[in-house]
Amino acid sequence: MKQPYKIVAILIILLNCTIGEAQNPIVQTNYTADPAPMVYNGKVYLYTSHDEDDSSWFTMNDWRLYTTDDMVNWTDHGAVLSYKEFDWAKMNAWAPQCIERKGKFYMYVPITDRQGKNGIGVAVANSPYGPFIDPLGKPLVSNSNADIDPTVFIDDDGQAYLFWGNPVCYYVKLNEDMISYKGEIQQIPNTIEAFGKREGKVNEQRPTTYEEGPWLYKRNSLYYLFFAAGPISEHIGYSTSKNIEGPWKYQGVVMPTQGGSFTNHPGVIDFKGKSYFFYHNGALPGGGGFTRSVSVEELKFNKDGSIVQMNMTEGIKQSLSPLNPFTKTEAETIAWSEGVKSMKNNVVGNFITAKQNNAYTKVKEVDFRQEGATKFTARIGTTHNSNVSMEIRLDSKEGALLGTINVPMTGGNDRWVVKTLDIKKVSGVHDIYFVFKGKSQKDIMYFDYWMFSK
Ligand code: FUB
Repeated sequence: MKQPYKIVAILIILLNCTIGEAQNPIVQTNYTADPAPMVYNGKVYLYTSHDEDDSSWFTMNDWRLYTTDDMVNWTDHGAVLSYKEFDWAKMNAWAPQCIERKGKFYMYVPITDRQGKNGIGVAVANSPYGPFIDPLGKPLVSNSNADIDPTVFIDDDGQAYLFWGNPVCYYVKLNEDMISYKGEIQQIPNTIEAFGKREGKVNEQRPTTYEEGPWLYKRNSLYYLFFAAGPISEHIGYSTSKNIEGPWKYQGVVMPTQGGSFTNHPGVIDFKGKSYFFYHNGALPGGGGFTRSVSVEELKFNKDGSIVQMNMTEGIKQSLSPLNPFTKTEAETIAWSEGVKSMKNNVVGNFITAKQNNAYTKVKEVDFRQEGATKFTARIGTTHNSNVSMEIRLDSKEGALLGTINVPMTGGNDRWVVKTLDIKKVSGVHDIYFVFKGKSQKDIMYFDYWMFSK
C-alpha cells in the first residue's frame, strides 16, 4: 500500500476509535492478537493471544477467550490458559487455536521452552472455557525454531491435521487422541506456485510471500490456506488446493497491509449462514506492533470460490440476534467501550472497572419488546465514599437518561452490592450505554452484571 493511503487508513481507524462509532477492534478492554475463532453449539468462541499493556516486544503471558451469539456484543471470559500451565515453558504465549473433538477441547499453542527453543504444546479441557491442562508435560511438536503459529483442522473423514511455522509451513496428521501425531512431519514446498513471489527484499529463507500464521478452512470441497504474508509489514494472502496435502496454488491477497501493526494474523469461520474473517491491527489508543487488537470483517467469495479482497473497516454493524435484557447479562458483554478495563477475581469472576470519569460501555441492539422495562438491577461497587454513579442511557453516550444509580462504597472489588432502580419506561430495540461518573483519577467503580425487569 502506498504511504499516503496507509496514513489515511490508519487515521480513519483511529478516528473511529475516538468517536466510538466503530465495532472494530472488537475488544477495547485489553490488547489482543492472533485471533482463533471456533464455532461450537451456536456460539462463537474467540481465543486470542494477549499483548500486555506495557508490552514492548511481544510481552505475552496468556491466552484469552471472548464469546458472542450475535457478532457485535462480545463477552470477556478473561485468561483461560497461561504458558505457566506448561511445566517446561519459559515464555511467549503466542498464536493459539482451539478445536473440539468428541466433547473435549484441544488448545494448540506455541511456547518458548526453558532452553529457549520454540515448540508447540497442547492443552486439553472438558469445556471451551477451560480449565486447560497439559496432558503431555512436554511439547507435542519440537521440530525446529520454526515451530510457532499452529492451526488445527479436522477434515470431513475425521482425519485431523496440524499446520504451523515461520518461515515455512509444516504439517502433520494428528492421531484421534489429538495429543499425538502419526507419520513424518512434512513441509509444504515453499515455491512461488504455492505462495506467490515476495516483493521487495527476498532472501534464501523467504523467497515467497509465506511468512507465518497459517489458518486452514474448507468450503465446497476446496481447501483454503490463509497466512500472514511478507514482506513486513505483513498482509494476508491465501492459497487453495483440492487436496489438503497439496499441491497448493497461490491465489492472491485477502487483506493488504493496513492498520499500524507490522504483523497480522488470519482466523476464519462460518457462523449462522455467513463467513467471517478475523485479523489484528494496532488500532486501539496506545496500539502498535506490540499492543495489537483483534477485529473482524464479513468474508465474501466470488462465484468461482476466490475471495473478495477486504480492507480493515469499522466492522460488523448489525447484530445477528437482539440481546434479551430480561436475563442477567455480564457487564463484560460489550459492543464498544472507552476508559474501561476487564478484570477477574475469585469473588465474582470476570467484571469491569471504569478507569476514568465518563468511561462507558455500549451494548448493541437490546430488545425490550413492546411491553418494555421499568426497573434496572446491577451488581456494582466502588472504593470511593461519594459522588460515584452509573447512568443508563439510550442509543448514545448523551442519549435519553433512563436512570442513575448512585454507587455505595463497598470497599473493593472483593465487596459488592446488588442495587435495583426504578427507571423511565423503555420499550423496543435500543443500544444501551452505561456511563460511569466519579471524581477520582483511577478505578471509579466496578460493575459485574445487569438486568432489566418490568
Ligand atoms: O503474536 C506473536 C506473533 O506475532 C505470532 O505468533 C505471529 O503470528 C505474529 O502475529
